[in-house]
Amino acid sequence: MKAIDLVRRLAIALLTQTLDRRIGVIAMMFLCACAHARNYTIGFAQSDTAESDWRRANTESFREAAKDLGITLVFKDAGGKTDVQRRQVGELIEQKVDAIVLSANEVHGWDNVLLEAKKARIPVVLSDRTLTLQPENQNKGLFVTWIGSDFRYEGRAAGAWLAQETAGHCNVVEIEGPLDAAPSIERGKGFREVLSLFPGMKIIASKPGMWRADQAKKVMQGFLHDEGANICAVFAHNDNMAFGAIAAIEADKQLALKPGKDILIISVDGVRHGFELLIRRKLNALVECNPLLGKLVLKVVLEVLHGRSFPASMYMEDRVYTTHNAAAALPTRKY
Ligand code: GZL
Repeated sequence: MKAIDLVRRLAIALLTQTLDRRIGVIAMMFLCACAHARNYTIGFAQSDTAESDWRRANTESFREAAKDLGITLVFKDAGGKTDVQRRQVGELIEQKVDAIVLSANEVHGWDNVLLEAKKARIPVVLSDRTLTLQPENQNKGLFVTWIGSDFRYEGRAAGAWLAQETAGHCNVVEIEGPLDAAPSIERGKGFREVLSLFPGMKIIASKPGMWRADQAKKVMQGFLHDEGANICAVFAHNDNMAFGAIAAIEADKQLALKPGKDILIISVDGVRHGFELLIRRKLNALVECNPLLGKLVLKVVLEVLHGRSFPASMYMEDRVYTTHNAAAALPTRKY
């Protein structure tokens, strides 16, 4: 079977798999219409609003939804420091909030504070970021459910698009999120799963850009210095790091390479500026990762407080955008 047919089959498989999960979320949204917020107080432990456009939109969606639902939101922002975030969850427990929403800065180190929340009979709902518990704690119901995007799918979709675009031949540099953050771990795995199907596709360099444009620009400058015109594409784990990579390519007057033309750029999130760069053909493909979780998550929390249970995971809908469909989509973008 030709590589291109394989990509097509893979893309269909990915879409079908995601479609099934999407139906679950949509059905659940309708189910959540009934619960009312008798002025509940809900704690929201956010990882780091300042880290990205995605995170800013995510925080804003919670603030807006809390207002609409009549919920008192006790907002804590850890500034990207996991030990601070753990302490902030402890403060929410001491404050005896009715429920806690957690978007974990990194996957490990949550067992003890979630055991404390359980002991205090405060339900925890995970938003966006997944986490990994010690085996002995995995069946103790330390969180009610997780709602977010399928990061592994996002990595696969990025890999499938690139394989199709380059007919399975490309030297890729990867700018990752923090190595202990769930989206970074899973996007990297999904991307590698697809590239392993194509002998002509290789990740020639990989380095964290910490979700931020300024750090990603430095990483890309290093890649350009070491690999130069040998680079066929950049896979950035989020849009802000793709923006940094584009800035580095454009600033390198010696190499004089054009982002989106000489070097393909694929990214994840789908923030507004990403769409603008798609239209200007400085970016080639965007895998959406919907940050507007606030209303959905808080409605689920209200249902939980009314005694309802939910599946362990519920997935948001994510789509792939390219230079072909960006202009039509831009007017509908909400973040
Ligand atoms: C993804 C989210 C990631 C975004 C980044 O759900 O956790 O964190 O992709 C953000 O932009 O910083």
